[in-house]
Amino acid sequence: MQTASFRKTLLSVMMGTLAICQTAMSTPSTGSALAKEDTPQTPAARPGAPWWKEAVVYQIYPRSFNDTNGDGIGDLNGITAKLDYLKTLGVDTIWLSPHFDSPNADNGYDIRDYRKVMSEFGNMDDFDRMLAEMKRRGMRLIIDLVVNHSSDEHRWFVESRQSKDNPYRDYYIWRDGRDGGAPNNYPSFFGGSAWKKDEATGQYYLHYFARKQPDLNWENPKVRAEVYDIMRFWLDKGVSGFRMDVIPFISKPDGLPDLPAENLAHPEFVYANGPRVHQYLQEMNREVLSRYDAMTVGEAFGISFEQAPLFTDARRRELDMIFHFDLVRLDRDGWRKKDWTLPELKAAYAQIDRTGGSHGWNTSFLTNHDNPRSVSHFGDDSPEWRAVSAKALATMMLTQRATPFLYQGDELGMTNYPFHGIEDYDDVEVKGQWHDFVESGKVSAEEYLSHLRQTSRDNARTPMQWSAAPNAGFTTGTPWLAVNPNYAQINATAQVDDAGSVYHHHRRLMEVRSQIPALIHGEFRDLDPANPKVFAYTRTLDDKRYLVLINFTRETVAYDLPEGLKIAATLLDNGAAQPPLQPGAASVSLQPWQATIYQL
Ligand code: TEU
Ligand code: CA
Repeated sequence: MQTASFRKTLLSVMMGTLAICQTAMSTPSTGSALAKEDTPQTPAARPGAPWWKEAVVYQIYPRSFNDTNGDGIGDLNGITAKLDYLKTLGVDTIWLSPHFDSPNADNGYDIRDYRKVMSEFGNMDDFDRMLAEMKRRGMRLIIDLVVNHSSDEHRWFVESRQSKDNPYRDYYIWRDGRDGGAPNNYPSFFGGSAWKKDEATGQYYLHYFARKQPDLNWENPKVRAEVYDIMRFWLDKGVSGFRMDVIPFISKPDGLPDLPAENLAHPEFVYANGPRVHQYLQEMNREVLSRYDAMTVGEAFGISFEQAPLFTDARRRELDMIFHFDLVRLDRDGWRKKDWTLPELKAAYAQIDRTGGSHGWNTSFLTNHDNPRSVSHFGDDSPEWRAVSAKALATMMLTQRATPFLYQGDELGMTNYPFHGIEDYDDVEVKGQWHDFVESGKVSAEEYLSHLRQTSRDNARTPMQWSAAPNAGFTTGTPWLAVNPNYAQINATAQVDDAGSVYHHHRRLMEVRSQIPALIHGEFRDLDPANPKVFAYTRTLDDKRYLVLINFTRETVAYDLPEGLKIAATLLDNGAAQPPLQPGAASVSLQPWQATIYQL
């Protein structure tokens, strides 16, 4: 997928990093972050660890969370009303998907005013109240920073498109066309060309996503200063950090040359490798982040495992963590679903863990608002195995050496939606793909839809299932996107009342995680990477060692512990009815989808 020349560039970037790292190591440190990270690498209980390493983050997609005024759209007051639910679950940090003023071409990922609350979600008073109520419960809030692009309705763009000499012209990326067409062959993720001709001046503007999402020109120092101001505005209000949308894309390739043919299907590998991304992130860190106790997590679409430390090595002072996509996208190529194997999944975990190294930190997540439901994806969402497999996945997700990011509804084992036709989808991405692949005759509607059912982002965007009341208790009106018909069986009210539910398993896992430093900071070791049925790994900190065993099948699997390991006690299991174990046991009869944390 990556061209030879691209690989060469990558290599030289990596060599550059090495040089930087060495310099950092041999220079006496001045900043406290550097000093802390440079202490010896042996894992230890870390009283001084930054809060975000020990946090469990819960992602809220506000549109689909909880509607309090009956307009069918979730709102900020709806979040405030559910804070006790989240507190009891055990999450301490919330990531809120965009809550800013937006015409909603991409559900808020197209921002019209970065300092205003989306009117559908409420107003600034609602925001302030929500944040105060979070703080009162000892919870933190991180918000979405979407600054690769804005909405075309943002006042900067409204100005920018007026004329070539408008003071805001250089806030965006404008080019003349080539041979009567777009300036180059860049594709948009949401279909068609990444360029749109604008009649006012006859020039084209760049949009990696929808036409209503023009890319900002980070080369312009004024744009960067505006972004830093926006960040300060929200940090000064009391938010605790940012999830940064497609942040590696902010620096555009010099000269914007055509993509080589082999990159056209996956332009992210080029878009994510602009020459100045690290310069900008270091500047952002210097100007803003270093002055606050803020956490950052970059959505690193297009970034390989090898490149990850360029963003997250603390000595480089860029971001704290990134989201890698190699794991959640393991089994797909764009909208196409592919098969996956457990050894591939385990390899992704092992690689993610290695990229953190001793100077970085990772994220653990199995889905978000851009991916299918985790139980339908990596588990088994048939009625018989749904709950136990969702719990098994939770065990895996919450016992990694990484900050877990749990997506709303996953704590209930919510499933993919039973889509029928194209009319069931809302997503702007689907509309673009339908046009490019189906309407163009490249792919049959049937084939596209059969894959889309499993890969669509809308699977994760159906409303939260609060109760067995109409519309799952999400709204008293008409929900903006259909509620999954299984809400009578799968909902929060029923699960809060049931000690054996997926919800309570998440709660117990978070409790255990918060009490056992080894489960957060301990070294991760995959004991049996090639085993196609069982994920077996240890987490070790000083003299404390824990073993996690997860059976990824519907069968009972007799499992002999490798390396002469012996089980001392069972710490937490997922309720798959396994026979009691004798202390000192060296083999386990793993029940279907059994997931257990043992003490060794
Ligand atoms: O996502 C970008 C991204 O990495 C992809 O998931 C993308 O949405 C698409 O699925 C590629 O095929 C971020 C946001 O998370 C997403 O919701 C936005 O639509 C997008 O950026 C644009 O802001
Ligand atoms: Ca509402």
